[in-house]
Amino acid sequence: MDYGSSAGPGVQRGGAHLPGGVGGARPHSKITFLGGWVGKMMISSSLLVACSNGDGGPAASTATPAVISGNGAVTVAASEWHFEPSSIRVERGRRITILFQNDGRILHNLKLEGVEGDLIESTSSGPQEADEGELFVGAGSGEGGTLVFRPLDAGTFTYYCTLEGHRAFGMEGTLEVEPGP
Ligand SMILES: [Cu+2]
Repeated sequence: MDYGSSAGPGVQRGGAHLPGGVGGARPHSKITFLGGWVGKMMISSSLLVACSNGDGGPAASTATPAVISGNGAVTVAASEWHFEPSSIRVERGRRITILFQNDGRILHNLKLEGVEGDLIESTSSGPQEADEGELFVGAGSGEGGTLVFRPLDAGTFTYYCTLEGHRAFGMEGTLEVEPGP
């Protein structure tokens, strides 16, 4: 759809916030298998040339990942019932900041599952707090929070909202941790 901006939607350099809304139709949430080779192809072949959906890749969903090269930040907006973006790609060993913004009408949170990494900061608003060492951030409606961490293992991981039923409704996304340079 409107994937025409110069850097491509969701591409993130440095510390700036992502503009909300990558636009276009929402694909279904399962994007796990849209893994490494697609990403590498996109990056190496042609600098994310607007990443059309008709590139002959796997037929299924094509959530364009927000890419953080090096240390950097990405804004993740939560609402009923999804995350935007629902796919984030980072590099192992970098300092990653998730600026969590609850654009929904009710409480939401984001928990990273299975990621080996250092928790550097978790600042939530509202009643939810991270447990010890947990990569978690939560916020009440209209509020935000910050999660800063350093992933130490490459792989594909999931983030989701832990509130009952929210994940099943679609509040789920994929964090790809690439080995890095
Ligand atoms: Cu939620």
